[in-house]
Amino acid sequence: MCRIAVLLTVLLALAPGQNLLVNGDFEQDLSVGWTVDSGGYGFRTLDRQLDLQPDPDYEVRCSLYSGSGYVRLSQRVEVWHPYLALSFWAKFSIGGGSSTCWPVAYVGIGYFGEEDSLLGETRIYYHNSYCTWTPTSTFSLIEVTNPDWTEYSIDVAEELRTHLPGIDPGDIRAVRVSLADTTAGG
Ligand SMILES: [Ca+2]
Repeated sequence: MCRIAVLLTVLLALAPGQNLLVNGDFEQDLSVGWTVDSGGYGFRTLDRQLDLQPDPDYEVRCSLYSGSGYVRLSQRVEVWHPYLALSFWAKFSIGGGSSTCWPVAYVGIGYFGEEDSLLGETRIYYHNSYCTWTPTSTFSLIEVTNPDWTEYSIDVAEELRTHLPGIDPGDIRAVRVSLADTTAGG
């Protein structure tokens, strides 16, 4: 059995002082600004609630339970330079898993070039010992060790310079911020 849940609070911001995301605080319906997609099977939940975290505002929940596949909430933003800051509040949880069916929950930053080509991705991920993902020059993994509500901040230019030498920052034309649950890398 695989169980995964990700909860995300109100703050998803690209660029200090200027939120490039539409509906980044989830105060509007998720159809505003966000895209939901999924594959495989299982009980999926992707919704927004007021009481997932005790503040008076909405949070969003992404959950895959007892299934195999993925469910993802994402938003693509066109950018012309990598000098971006991504920050968000998140709470992760996973349960169960085996060597053939393992759960991962993550927040991802995908980097896109001309003609929508995927250049690489950073994933801030929460996983168990069965996860087989390994970093490459275009795939960066930042491990979450605290499952409680935590604020995460990523300096995108620094992330590219430090962990993604296979991506030329000058080639980036868009980024995709995603919140996802997946099983066995699906
Ligand atoms: Ca709340």
